[in-house]
Amino acid sequence: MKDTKPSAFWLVLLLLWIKTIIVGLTEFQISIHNINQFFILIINPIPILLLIITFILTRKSNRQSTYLLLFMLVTTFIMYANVVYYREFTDFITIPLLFMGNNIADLSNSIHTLIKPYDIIYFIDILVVGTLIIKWHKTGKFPEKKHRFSELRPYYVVIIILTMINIGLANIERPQLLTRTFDRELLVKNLGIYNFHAYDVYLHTMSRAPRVFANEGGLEEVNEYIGDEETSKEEDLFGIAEGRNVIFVAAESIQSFVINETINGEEITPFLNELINESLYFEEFYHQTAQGKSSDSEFLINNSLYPSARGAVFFSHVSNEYYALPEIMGENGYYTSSMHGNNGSFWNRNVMYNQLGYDRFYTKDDYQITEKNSIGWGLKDIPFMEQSVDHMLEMPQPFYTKLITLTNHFPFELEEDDMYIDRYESNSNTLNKYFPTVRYMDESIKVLFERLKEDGLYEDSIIIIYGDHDGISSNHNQAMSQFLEKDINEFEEIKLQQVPLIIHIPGVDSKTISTVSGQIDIRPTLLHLMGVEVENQTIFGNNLFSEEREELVILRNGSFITEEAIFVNNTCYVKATGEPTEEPLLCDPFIERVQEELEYSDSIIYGDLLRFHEKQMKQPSKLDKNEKLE
Ligand code: GP9
Ligand code: MN
Repeated sequence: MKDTKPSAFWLVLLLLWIKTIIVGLTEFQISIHNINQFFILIINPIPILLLIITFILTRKSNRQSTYLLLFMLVTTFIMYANVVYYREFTDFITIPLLFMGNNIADLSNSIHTLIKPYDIIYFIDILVVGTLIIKWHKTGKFPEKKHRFSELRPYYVVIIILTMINIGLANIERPQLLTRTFDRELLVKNLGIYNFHAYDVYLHTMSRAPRVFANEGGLEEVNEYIGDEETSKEEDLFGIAEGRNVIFVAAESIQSFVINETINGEEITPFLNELINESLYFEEFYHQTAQGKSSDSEFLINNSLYPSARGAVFFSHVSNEYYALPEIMGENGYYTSSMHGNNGSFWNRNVMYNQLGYDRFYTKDDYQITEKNSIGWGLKDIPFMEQSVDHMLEMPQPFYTKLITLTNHFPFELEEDDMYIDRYESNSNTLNKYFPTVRYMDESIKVLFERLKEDGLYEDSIIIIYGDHDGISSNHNQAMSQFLEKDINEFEEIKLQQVPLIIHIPGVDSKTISTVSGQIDIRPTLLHLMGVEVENQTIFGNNLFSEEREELVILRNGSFITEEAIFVNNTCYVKATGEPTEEPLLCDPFIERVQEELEYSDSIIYGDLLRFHEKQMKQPSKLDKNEKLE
């Protein structure tokens, strides 16, 4: 590289690098808490900027200055567009968002207040470089010669090494960052704004391709497979909760093994244990989520479709047509909302909720959050419940709302004052800390019920509490085995995927129901209780009160559970004994069907097949353009 002159290329790299870091620290409020995060911030813009610069170096020499200025302009524009967007929404731009009217429309109304006079600073360097290039042209210092790719090899080595360091450090900071496509804030923080956009383009492309080849026939085929929805309206629970407010509680990371269990003689979930005796309780209910965790549980409940095996549908297929539960409830006169004491952008909820037909999303901006009333991921569950009931009191009735709890989230942090029970003692710090946070969440649900009663909302409501996904992974099997006093093998691991489902309808007799059930069944079950009949829907779940329902729950990885067996890792276990069996009738009749069902569900998501739905074609999204979703 000896012939390289003092080059505008290095100057451009330096300027864009510094500018990106400064914008990150100031506009995007990226905070640095440790040396890892500092290095991530410093390193992440370099590889992609350098890659583009090396590419320009391979272009004809008389074109290089134009490309270089264009590169500066485009990069600065991308950054600045995000700055303006962030000032309004504390979020970053994604491709699906560009196609979704609401946010952008909101932005255009307030754009004049978002653009500041001092923003000119962001563009000054382009003028400086432009002037310098003209000067260097005159003095013969520019242009560079046209380089061959092979000449630039040392740069590629640098790019690869820096990328690997970046990904390595990011993985330490946030394991499974890419596969779980976490919050955009975290993606930008760990990958940098440019890589984030590159990744967004990749996600978008991957999700759009199969859509092009899909047609109406695909949907017909799925509907044929599903067959006619079974109904058993003679059953006395049909319409029993008609017209009542619907209150969902997404109980973070709770697994059924804590129900009716004690630590040092103290109940882990005293309130839920009591509530179960006054509710419809499904004692063998499974979560069916995959990498999209909480968001997958919301996807399952709202659409009665399976989530993606990889990534999160909330990110990857956010532009699809859906005909979701909030939209259906809206059509039935309900005001629909979701409430969460965390960022609206987490799991892309603020974008996906538009598609699902929610009227309103209450996020951290709608709550009084102080250092004292928050821990870990955000607002503590008890103040969250209290403030959420305040919001409910303001909602038009009947309402349909969902409260997303947060305190019982890994790493299960809790202040001493909030500990109603002691930590467990085992070799897993995670499991040890889990029990007090579960107990705290239990207390918060008690507070919710007390407040609903005090404020006169209780009698007129149906309250559904469900566990969103597991909280203790198989990494903690040894400690779990100590707690459960039995060995944890793959059969037991499946059983540990059971989460509570409690449906509480004041005035309705309690019942513990032992049918094998899963999150995919919540939607048809709720609609049955609400007395809502939906024509023309494509769902994979079943009404759990139907006598014709087949007892089969399919997990996203292809494992399944029937009345008598659990199938996991190509092994069929007898449920009653936990022993593997060769008995062909127990699992064999289901194996192929389970795969087929997952594939049909995937085909709906990947092909965006619900856009062919007659109903959907007739009824565009009911969200009023002026209504703001967070
Ligand atoms: C964050 C909360 C947690 O908003 O829903 O998500 P999770 O990590 O449980 O999927
Ligand atoms: Mn969760």
